[in-house]
Amino acid sequence: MTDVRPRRLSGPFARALPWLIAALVLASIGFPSAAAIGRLPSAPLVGYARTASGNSTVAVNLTDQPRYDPSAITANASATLSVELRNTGRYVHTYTVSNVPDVVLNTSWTPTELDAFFNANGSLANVSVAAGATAWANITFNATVGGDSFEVVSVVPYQFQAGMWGFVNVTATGPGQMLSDNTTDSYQFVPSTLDVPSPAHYPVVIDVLVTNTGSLGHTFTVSPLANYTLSPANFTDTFSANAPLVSAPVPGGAGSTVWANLTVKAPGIYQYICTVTGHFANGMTGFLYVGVPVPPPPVAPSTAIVDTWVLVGTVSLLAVGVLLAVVASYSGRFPRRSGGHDHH
Ligand SMILES: [Cu+2]
Repeated sequence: MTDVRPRRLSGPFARALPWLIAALVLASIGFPSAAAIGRLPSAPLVGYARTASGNSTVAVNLTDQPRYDPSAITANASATLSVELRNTGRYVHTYTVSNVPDVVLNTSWTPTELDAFFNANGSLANVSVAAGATAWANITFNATVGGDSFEVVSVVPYQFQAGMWGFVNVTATGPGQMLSDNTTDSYQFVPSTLDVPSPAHYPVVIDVLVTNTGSLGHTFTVSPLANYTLSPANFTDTFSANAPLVSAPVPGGAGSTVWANLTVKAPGIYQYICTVTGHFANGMTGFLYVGVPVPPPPVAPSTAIVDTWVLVGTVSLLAVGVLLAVVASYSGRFPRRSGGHDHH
């Protein structure tokens, strides 16, 4: 009697197949982001790379009121400020710029105490302007003072106390700490931890180049609150009350980029999220560590494309499957199950 049944796959390969499928499934776990890591086509920049804005010239009147007019002026970091000082009064005035950033001098100080402050700390400029005269104060601000403010006073006795003070505010326009991050269609920031370990100075200017590795549009939005945990339920209200440090739109399409330019005034952990509806709820968040150590994660995240355990598991399962298939092809059948029955 001839057996005419076709040779069924479920015969010799029946027991090998599950092992092979298991190997494929396990392997697929290891490669979800492989496509995202590959090189991407370049696309036009949407944001901007910060560059120094250059030197500036400002005119300030020194009056007998006594006042500076205008009292507050702006300068650029990594640039020279030239102030044309026009004494429009009948008294001598000085344009004396404090060397101590972000410290407001006390108008209840006596002239002696004010002099003592400048003797102790020095000045960025100290120009005396005679009645009716014009003079210049030239101050070069280096890159690290971006975001700082320096007070200006007249040290002629009792002029400061009577209101002759102002500020030079230095704009943080110079290139900052450069970082980069990526957005994915699986609602992830890669990496989800950014680190500015020990800035020499606060405020610290940070520029993050965000690259889209997927097709969905996103935002790179940084909380203004240090050490504060955002949630999908609270972030809208939080950002209404406190504007984000930056909210840069990341255009859809692989290879799209945007510069997120922000200034951080104090050390801390600043959470960043994607504000596109549903993205944060799906896990699209990360943390920017500024001047504080990044804690070691409970389980060290693998930076490898394939985790070791996935690789070992995949190879093992494949080996068992191949071995069974080879045995089957030589013997025409699988090894018996122990305690199994022989149907000849
Ligand atoms: Cu998003």
